[in-house]
Amino acid sequence: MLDAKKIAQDFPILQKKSRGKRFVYLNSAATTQKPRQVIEAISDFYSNHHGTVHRGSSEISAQATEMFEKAHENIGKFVNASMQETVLTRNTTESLNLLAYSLSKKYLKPGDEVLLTKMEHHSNIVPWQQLALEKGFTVKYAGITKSGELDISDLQEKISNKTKVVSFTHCSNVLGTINDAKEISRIARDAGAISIVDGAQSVPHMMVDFKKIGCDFLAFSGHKMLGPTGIGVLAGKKERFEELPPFLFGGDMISEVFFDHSTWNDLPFKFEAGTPHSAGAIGLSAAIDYLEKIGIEDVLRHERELTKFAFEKLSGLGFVEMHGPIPEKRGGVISFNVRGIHPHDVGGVLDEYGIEIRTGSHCAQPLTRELGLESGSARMSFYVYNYREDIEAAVEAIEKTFRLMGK
Ligand code: 7TS
Repeated sequence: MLDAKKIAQDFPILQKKSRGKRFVYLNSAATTQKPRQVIEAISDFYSNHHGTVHRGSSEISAQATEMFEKAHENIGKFVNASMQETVLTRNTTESLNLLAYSLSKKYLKPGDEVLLTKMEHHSNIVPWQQLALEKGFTVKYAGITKSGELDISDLQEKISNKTKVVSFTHCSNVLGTINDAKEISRIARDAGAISIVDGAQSVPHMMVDFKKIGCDFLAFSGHKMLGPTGIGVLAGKKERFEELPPFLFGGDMISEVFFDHSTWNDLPFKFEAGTPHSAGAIGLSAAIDYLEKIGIEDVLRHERELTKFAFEKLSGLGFVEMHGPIPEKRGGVISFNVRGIHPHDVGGVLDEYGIEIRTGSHCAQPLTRELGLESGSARMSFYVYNYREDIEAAVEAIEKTFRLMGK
């Protein structure tokens, strides 16, 4: 079993005070804090090994290239993807933009359909909408059930021979719902569509095996899994990457350049234009080593335990409405509303107690509207460094907020 209090000791920021109180961080679905081991790996790289990757002639730049490539390989291995199947991007958003651009350039034409779900983050909606305007394809959405789960029968009804792409979140950042990525990818494959899994909220928290899921692409962000900001991943089947046109053009992604045309580098570098974020890759690789030491299965187990605890505490209050399915069907994310209090006020009062949560639409406005939450919701989300006292502190502060402002 994971020892969250001991783990929290590795995080310098969690030793700080906020508003004069112990800093309680319950916003890991937005971004996670960083352990000493990750900060030190980045600092060591810049202090001792930094040089240009793939572009220098010194011993130091050869070291930088070797460290970058080793980190690159380690990042792919975490989701069971080979080096050629792992493209490094800036974040999930860039990974999904890459796909929307390259897939629509290669495959999508007027009359075609892209099927999403009603529980997507904006980054898996807006790129498709924008390219639909340009290419004339249609974007459709599979619905959700009353309990906040994906309506698989609606998805099956909406999928047809017009559907060329099915892109969906593995875990909702609002409802916490964990979708059956393997089953949805199978449904897409049977319909002849390309499947894309948004793993931003799943890869950091549970065992995600790109090959076992059987999807065509899997996107995730380093900063949501203890790694630095500015580094993200797009895992994809080699044959898919091979047939797709590049997204960004310039140095490193080319094989040969002539005045009148160019040819592309081998995978994965065909999709990695420009000087790479080498320190980001090295930091993310250190984060993966840290998570592997804990054991990724234990991460979800721990978060489930916290989620159950928070569910009990929050429902015990009698004035808190929680959204989404039962703890057994979700990750460590709980969105809720406190009767008679605007979510922003809940966030504001919790901040006075040194507690950070997130409030609003959580970058999922269509879902928030679908749920009838005009003012959005408050959300707490957990990770490896959270323990019961964090939740107790939040619940106590919510109770005080209600006494002060609730109805
Ligand atoms: N997909 C999902 C499911 C997400 O939750 C997020 C970020 C993204 C994509 C985009 O990730 P990025 O790293 O490219 O920004 N979600 C959140 C959130 O819930 N609160 O802040 C960001």
